[in-house]
Amino acid sequence: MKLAILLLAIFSRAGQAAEALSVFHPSGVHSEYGVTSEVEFSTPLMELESGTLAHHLPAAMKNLRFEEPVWVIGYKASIVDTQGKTPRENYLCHTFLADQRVDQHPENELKGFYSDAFTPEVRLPDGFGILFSPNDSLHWMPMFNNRDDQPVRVAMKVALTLIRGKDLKKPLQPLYASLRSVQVPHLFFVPRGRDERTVTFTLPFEASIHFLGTHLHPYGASVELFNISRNELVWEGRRTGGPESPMEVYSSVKGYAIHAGETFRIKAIYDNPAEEKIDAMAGLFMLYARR
Ligand SMILES: [Cu+2]
Repeated sequence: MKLAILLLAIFSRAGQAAEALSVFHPSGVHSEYGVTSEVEFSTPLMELESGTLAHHLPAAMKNLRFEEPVWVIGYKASIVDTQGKTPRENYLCHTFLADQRVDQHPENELKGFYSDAFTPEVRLPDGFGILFSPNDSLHWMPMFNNRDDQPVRVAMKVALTLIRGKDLKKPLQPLYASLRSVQVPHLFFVPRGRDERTVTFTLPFEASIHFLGTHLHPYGASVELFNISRNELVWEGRRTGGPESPMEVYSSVKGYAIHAGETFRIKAIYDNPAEEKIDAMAGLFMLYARR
């Protein structure tokens, strides 16, 4: 009997109906590729215990689906408190929206977006979009951190900027996503001082990279992508100010051409000025066009 209840619980979650993304608001974003719209969704208010890190509660995740083809060109996440206001502390770890569950297939080609505490908004370079159709089962994974001594109640909100297929005036080039973390498990701890971690990998396709964004926690200093095959730095993303200021992103219409089989290295640097160890994650989110 217990087993039957457990199986029922598992199957009802796996088969959870996707929420339709069908409410389009006018967006203030101008694009020569067509009229832009905004679509929003959010978690309910979530109770975050003190000290929770990279926290992804099943109740916060969503299965989503568009009922028509859309080209998403922007993704923005924000945190609100019980009053609907932005809290002083930053409780956003990172968030993904993709056509696969990124926690299970972190290295596959995805159609998806990310954002994090220091890159809260991803805007694609002009002329590019990520195409979602009614065939794509989208999974949204919001992740929270609470470094406070007290529990908090907050919600995460996402606003997508998109061009509906029917509003497209001229063709956009489709982008695909890949993401790499410098280590698995993704969460690690950095003692006092400088910490450098690297990961090496091969990309198996002819493509051009048009967007790079980092995922870091406070005191993460930089993330770089290096082309080992060509002995060439592709890009290094740094803070735009202090240790908790926004991170730079790479965004280019021209892009960086890569060849199938080239080897790359991601290097992430943390600089912990405190005696106590700090929580950390370090990765790179890459958007590319196939050639
Ligand atoms: Cu994180």
